[in-house]
Amino acid sequence: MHAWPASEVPALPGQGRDLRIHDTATGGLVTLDPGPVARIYVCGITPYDATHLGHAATYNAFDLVQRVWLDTKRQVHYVQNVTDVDDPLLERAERDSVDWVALAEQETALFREDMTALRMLPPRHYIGAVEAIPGIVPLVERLREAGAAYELEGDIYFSVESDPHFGQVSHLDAAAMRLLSAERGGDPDRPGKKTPLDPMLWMAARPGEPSWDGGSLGRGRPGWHIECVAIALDHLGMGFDVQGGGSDLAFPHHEMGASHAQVLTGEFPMAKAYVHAGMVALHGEKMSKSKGNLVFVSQLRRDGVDPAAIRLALLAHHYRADWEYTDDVLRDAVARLDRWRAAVSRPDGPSADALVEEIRDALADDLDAPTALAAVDRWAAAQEEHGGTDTAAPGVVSRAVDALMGVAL
Ligand code: 5CA
Ligand code: ZN
Repeated sequence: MHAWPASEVPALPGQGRDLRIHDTATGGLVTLDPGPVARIYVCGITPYDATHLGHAATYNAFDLVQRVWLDTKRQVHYVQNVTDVDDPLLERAERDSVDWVALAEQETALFREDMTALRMLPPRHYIGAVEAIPGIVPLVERLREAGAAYELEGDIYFSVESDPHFGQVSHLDAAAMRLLSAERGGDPDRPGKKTPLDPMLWMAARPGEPSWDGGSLGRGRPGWHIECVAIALDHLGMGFDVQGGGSDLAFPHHEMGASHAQVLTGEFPMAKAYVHAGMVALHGEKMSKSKGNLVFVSQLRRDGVDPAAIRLALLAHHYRADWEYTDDVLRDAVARLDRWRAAVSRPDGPSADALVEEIRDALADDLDAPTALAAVDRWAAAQEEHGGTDTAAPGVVSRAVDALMGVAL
C-alpha cells in the first residue's frame, strides 16, 4: 500500500541525543544504540472506523521516536501495517451492510489524511494484511514443520509452549493472560487446544467470509499476530530496535508476535525495546471503536481545529500515561499554539540556543514531551515579557518545534 506524504524535517544546529526509552520487556529504561539505520515497527490500525485521539496519541509517541533518531542524523527504517482483514472489520462491514474491502479502503484513506494533517512521518513500508498473505503462509508452514503449530478442526494454532521465552514481553501471570486473551481476540475457552492461550495462526475459510489460498494450510485467512511478524521480519529482520503500539497490545499481541518470531528464527529477542503508549479515555473509559466513546481527528479538523493544536493536545501528556480527553485539553492546546505563534512571529527575541538543547534532553529522556512544551512555554513567556535581540531566535524555535515535535508554527 502507499503511505502518506512526508512533511519536511528541518535540520537543527548542534547534536542530537541518543534515545533512552521504557521497555516493557525489561520493565526499565534502555538506551538504544541503533547504528546508522534505526529500525522500528509500529502496529497500524484496523480500518473499520475513523482515527480517534487514542490512535493519534499512540502514533504521536512513535513519531517522536523517529524525530529523536533523525536529529542524530540516523536514517529511520519505519514499518507499519494495516490490519485490513480481521474479525472486527468483517463484523462492522456486516453490521453496516457495506463491502469490507471498501470499508477498509475508505478508513485507511481517512487515516492517511489524518496522519498527514498531524505531520506524522510516514512509514517507509506501509503493508496491508491482505498483501502480506503470500509471506504469511510459508511462515505458518514452517512453524508447523517445526512442531510449534498444530491443527484443530482445520484451523492452525501456535503452541506457546514452543517458545522458552514466552511471557517475557508482558510478564503477566497465567490468570491475567487468560483474561486478556479472551478480551483481545483470543479464544482460550475453545475445547481441544493444547494450551488455552495458544493463538490462531491460520483460520480455515468460514462460509460467507473472505479466504485466500493457503497452500498446504488450505483456504483461509491469517491470524492477527503472525500478520505483524511476517511484515516485520520481511522488512526489518530480527533484532530490530523498537516494537511499538498502545499498552493494550503488550498482551497478547506483542507477546505472541515475539514468540512466533523467536521460534521461527531461533533468535532472541525480536525487538530491543517493546514500547507501549498509555490509553486515552473519554468519559472515564478507554476510547475504543467497540465502545463508541470517540473523538475523531477528522471530526476535529472538520470543526476547524488546527491540526497543530491537536498535536499539542497529544504532546501535553506523557506518552506512557493514561489520560482523559476533555474540552479543556483542546482549549489549552489552542491557547498554547496562539502564544507560540505570536512569540515566533516577531523579528527577534531571547536566544533559543539553550531551548533547543532542553527540548532535545527532554525528548531523549523517554519522550518527555510535557517537559519539552514547558521549556518552549518559558521561552514564549520571556519573549512576551521582555523580548530579546537575537534575530535568529524565532526561526530557531519554529524549526526546533517542527523538527522535534512535528508542530508547524
Ligand atoms: N491493527 C491492530 C494492531 S496490529 C490494532 O490494534 N488496531 S487498532 O486500530 O485497534 O489500534 C491502532 C493503535 O492504536 C494500536 O497501537 C492501539 O494500541 C492504539 N490505541 C487504540 N485505542 C487507543 C486508546 N484509547 N488510546 C491510545 N492508543 C490506542
Ligand atoms: Zn500489530
